[in-house]
Amino acid sequence: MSNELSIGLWGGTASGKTTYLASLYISALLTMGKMGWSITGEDYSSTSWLTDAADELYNGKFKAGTVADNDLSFILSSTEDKFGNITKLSLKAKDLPGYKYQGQMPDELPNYLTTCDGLLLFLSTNTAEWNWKSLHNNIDQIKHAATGHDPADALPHKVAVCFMQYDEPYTLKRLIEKKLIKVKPYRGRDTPFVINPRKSILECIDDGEIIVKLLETKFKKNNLKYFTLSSIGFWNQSDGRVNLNDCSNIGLRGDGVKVIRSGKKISPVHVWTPIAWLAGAPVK
Ligand SMILES: Nc1nc2c(ncn2[C@@H]2O[C@H](COP(=O)(O)OP(=O)(O)OP(=O)(O)O)[C@@H](O)[C@H]2O)c(=O)[nH]1
Ligand SMILES: [Mg+2]
Repeated sequence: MSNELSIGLWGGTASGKTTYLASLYISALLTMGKMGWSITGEDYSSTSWLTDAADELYNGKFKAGTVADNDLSFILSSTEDKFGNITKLSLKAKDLPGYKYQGQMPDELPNYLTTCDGLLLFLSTNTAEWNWKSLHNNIDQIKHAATGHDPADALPHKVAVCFMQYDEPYTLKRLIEKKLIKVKPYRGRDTPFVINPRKSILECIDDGEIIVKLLETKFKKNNLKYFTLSSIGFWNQSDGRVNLNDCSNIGLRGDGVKVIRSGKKISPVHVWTPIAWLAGAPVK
C-alpha cells in the first residue's frame, strides 16, 4: 500500500533550495539499509540533475545560484513499516531562482504551489530580499490561484516552515546566546540541535515575528510545523566531538570560494524530518 502526496519547494534567493535537494540524496545514502527514506528522479533528467548536485556537494562545493528554471520531479519513498505500508511522495521541486518569489510571482508559480498538498517553506538569515512582504504577496497569489477557495479563509496546505542554515556561525552564536542549542549525538557524532525551532525563527530571522504571525493567520495552525535544518551539517573534531566555537562546516579556499570543510564526511542534519512530518510519518 502506498500513500501519495505532492510537495512543493518555496523560498527566496539563497535560502538553500538547491543545496537542500542535493543533501536529501546524501542523507538518504548515509542511512541506506536502515529505516529511512530514498529519493530518485521521476525521469532521467531529474535523476541526472540530482546525482550531479549531490556529487558536487559531496566533493565539498556549493552549486552557483540557480539561473534557469529547472522543472524537476522526484519520488520520495519511505522504507516499508511493520504493516508493509510504504509512503510515497512526489516532490515537484521546481528548482527556480529565488528572485521569482519576490514581487509578483509569474503565474505558473502560484498555480504550482496551490496544487501541492504540502509545502516546504525555506527561511534563512541569508535571504535579504525575500521578506515578510514577499511572503504576504506569495500567499495572496496562492489563494487566488486556488479554485473555489474563499480568499478570506485559511489555506488548506500543510506547511513545513524550515529555518535553513542554522549552522551558519553568526546564527549559531545567537542561538547559543539565547540558550536554544543542545548538543546531542547524531549518526555517531556530537551535533548541535535547536531546542525550539519556532522560537529560533523569532530570535534570528529578520521580521521573524511578523513572518510567524502571517503564517499562523493564513494557514491553519495545526497544518504548520517549524523545523531547523542544515544541509551541510557541522565540522567535528577527529574524535567526533564538537567545539561550539569552531564547528562551522564552511571553509574558504585560497581563491575565496566557499567550501565544505568536512568534505566527503558531510552529514546533513534533519533534512528528511519535515518531509516525514508532511507525509504523516513519525517524526524522529
Ligand atoms: N552554512 C550553510 N550555508 C548554506 C547551506 N545551504 C546553502 N548554504 C549557502 O547558501 C548559498 C545559497 O544556497 P542555494 O542552495 O544555492 O540557495 P537557493 O535557494 O537555491 O538560491 P537561488 O538558486 O539563488 O534561489 C550557498 O551557496 C551556500 O553558501 C547550509 O546548510 N549551511
Ligand atoms: Mg537554487
